[in-house]
Amino acid sequence: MKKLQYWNERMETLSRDELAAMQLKGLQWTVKHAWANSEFYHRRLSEANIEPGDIRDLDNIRDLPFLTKDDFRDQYPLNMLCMPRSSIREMHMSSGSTGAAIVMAYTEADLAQWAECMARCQIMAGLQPGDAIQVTPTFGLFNGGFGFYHGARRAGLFTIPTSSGNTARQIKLMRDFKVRGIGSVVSYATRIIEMLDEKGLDLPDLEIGIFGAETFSDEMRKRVETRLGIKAFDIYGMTETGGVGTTGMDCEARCGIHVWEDQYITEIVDPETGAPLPDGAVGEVVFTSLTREAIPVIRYRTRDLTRVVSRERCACGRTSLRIDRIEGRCDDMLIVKGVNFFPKQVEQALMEIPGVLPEYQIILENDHGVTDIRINVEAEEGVTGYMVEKKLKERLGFSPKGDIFKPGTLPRGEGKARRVFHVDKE
Ligand code: DLL
Repeated sequence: MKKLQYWNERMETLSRDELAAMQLKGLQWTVKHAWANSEFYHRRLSEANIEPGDIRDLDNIRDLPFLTKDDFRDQYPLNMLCMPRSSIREMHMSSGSTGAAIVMAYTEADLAQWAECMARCQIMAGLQPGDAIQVTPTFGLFNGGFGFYHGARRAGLFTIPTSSGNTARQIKLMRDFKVRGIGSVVSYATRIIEMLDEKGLDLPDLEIGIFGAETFSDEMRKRVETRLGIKAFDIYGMTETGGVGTTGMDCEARCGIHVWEDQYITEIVDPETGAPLPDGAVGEVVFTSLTREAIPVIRYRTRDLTRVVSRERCACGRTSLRIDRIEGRCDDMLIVKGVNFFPKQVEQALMEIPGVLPEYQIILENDHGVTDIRINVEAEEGVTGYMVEKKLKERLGFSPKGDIFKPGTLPRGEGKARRVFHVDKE
């Protein structure tokens, strides 16, 4: 059988003009649908003096009000619903770091849309119908497990829904069932490596890793690829847009994340003012869904920071706009001794030190109003705190205290890793 390069060649290679025409139609439909069927959106749009007929071209998107995380939280549980409750088939929820829940509901068509986006991602990573994929993110309210599952079913893959945990068994299953690809939260890939190292094992058949849900430095990606002998792809998505993969993935060319532009409009705005930013400038990415029924998003402010890398056709042949891999979240930016940085930059620097392992913590100590920073990091013998301090000084311009921990001694959780800890100095 001929190797599939695309899941949906037509949609993935539309001309920019065709994409623009589809986006306008989708935007007009979404605004009309939200205005007519949800009290919340009706009120919001009316307050901004918008009626569906006002959307005449794509630039009119800038007249629409933003949607925020707080809106989602305030409308808990289903007050943003634009379809009858009887048409809902599934929901997912994220609690986020503050614990206030964000709910996404899906009609049958929304599930099909999610499956389509995820099937595109899995084929873009090089998986082929019939290949086995092991789905290691949790199956439950977190969207990760089910997202890979719906997409893999659609793409004709052999799905092994292990969910998270029991890493020794995960490795056995990968071997026994000749798994070609795994889907995983980034930090779980490092957990697999630890288990392999501990037992001195190899993973001969694994070729493809699709990782996301957390930022992922280039150095970390290199390490994971080398140790697992795979190609690693960066998959992006969130509960609010409909889950993992809805907002795209990077391809083999590694020139940014392809956003599925027939499904979402992408804007980059200034995180402070909300003003639109030009291509290339880093800002907050904002998404508008074009086909989603149950809870469409109109100008959803993600808090994620990135930039538009290109709108040209990619080496892979896809025509959709590419955004950079996520730098961090607006809320994650740390300021220590006047230097602004993201946890991902600390990770990048740490991974450049030979012998340093992927498990680390950034501890911000508040000493009567002054913030001090300490890095706890696992490392092999021979790595010293001074090496960590020197590297961070070189890369970020300040020297935190570096504390070295033996492999396996820092606490690990399931799901997304927690990297930053705020403590008060006694
Ligand atoms: O984390 C969806 C997902 C599951 C993506 C599995 C990839 C793999 P939420 O729990 O709603 O959904 O969290 C969404 O996680 O706004 C980003 O801040 C972050 N995030 C997701 N993917 C990436 C990525 C899932 N590839 C939030 N790189 C998003 C960096 C990511 N951050």
